[in-house]
Amino acid sequence: MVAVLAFSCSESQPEIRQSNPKTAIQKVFPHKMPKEKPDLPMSAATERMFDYPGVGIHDNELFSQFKYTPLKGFDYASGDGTISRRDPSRPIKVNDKFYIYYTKRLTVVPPIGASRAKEATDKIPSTDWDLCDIWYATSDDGITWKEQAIAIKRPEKPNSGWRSVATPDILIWKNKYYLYYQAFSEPSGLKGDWCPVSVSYADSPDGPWIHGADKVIPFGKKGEWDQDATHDPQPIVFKDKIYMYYKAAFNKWPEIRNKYAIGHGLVIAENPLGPFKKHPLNPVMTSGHETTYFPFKEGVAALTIRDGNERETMQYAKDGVNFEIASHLSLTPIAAAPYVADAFTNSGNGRGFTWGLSHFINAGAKGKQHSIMARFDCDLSLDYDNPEVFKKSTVWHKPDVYFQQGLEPK
Ligand code: AAL
Repeated sequence: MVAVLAFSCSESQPEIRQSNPKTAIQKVFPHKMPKEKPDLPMSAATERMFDYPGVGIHDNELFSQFKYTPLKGFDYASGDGTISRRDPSRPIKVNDKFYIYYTKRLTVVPPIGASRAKEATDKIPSTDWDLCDIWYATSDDGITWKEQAIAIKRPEKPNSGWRSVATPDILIWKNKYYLYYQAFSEPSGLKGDWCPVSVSYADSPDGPWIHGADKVIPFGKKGEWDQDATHDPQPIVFKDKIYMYYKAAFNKWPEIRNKYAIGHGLVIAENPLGPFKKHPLNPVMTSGHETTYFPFKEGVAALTIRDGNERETMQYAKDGVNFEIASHLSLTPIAAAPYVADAFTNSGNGRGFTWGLSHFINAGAKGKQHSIMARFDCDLSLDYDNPEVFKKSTVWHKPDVYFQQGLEPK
């Protein structure tokens, strides 16, 4: 036992008391940052500093800043709200060309909004992703794109997706291509943003795409978190199987929107057309919005943005299921769709990525709502290091960026 001096609040006289054996050795946290967790009594914050992939962000392979570049080659009808492109798939590279698939809305008027979904017609869209088809584009450099054609057209009524097909993502499996996408059979917003996921497949990234199956991610039973929506399907190949992550918003309809919660679930299959089996620990993620999961080292990392207590973080799970926070991020790409070269190679040693596509949903002026896609660059790759650009802790924005977030006049 070592005696230490302690001051009580009521008296100014120091009293002598016995210290607890754990704190008895007077070791203090060093000036030079230790590489390993030191054998010291530590506060919770100091202790968990050593649980991140790097003790500082400069050593953390799962930390990056994001830089944005406008895309070239897409026409938006002067931003009048009649053309929208959003929710891109992750780019894939085939014969030296990048391919992306995305939601495209081409309507005579801009969307009237989810709250007016009852007024939607076969010409008037409720939301930005109502009355859409899935289009594709190709590029040599990821910046200039050439829009090619429709990949997946809305099927005839009453097939699943007759109202809108949206938010695609891709899987390459045994030399075939599989597109998973949301298939709406009512205007989004009518009862909720309710839809299941369908899949189509092709021998070439240019199609033709053959319808494979509907409702591939089973809805939960009534009363379960994912009872009526499965969104943002995103497959990777992990541990020899297809791991598909998806989103459901819950605790929401008919409750008011600001009480809503987000869950990401995991379904696993050995065949791209299913059956997909739900992981018993779903939801495996309770923050984030759109899904961005990628093989990283021996596990899976996830960009977790927008919603929930752990929003704006990068997370990591060795088993692809039990995620922990790996870093905190800012100015994150929305609906991020990174170019992950090893997303489907099942290497067991994921390398990460340096760029991808994302979207901005507020590209249009009032009454001209539409989305545009953009490119982001970052350093979330084990094979690339550019700390000067991507590992700085602060990015300084001009005062205007803050003042744009000013109070409403009233
Ligand atoms: C997106 C995605 C899904 C939703 C809607 C269109 O960002 O989360 O696709 O349904 O918004």
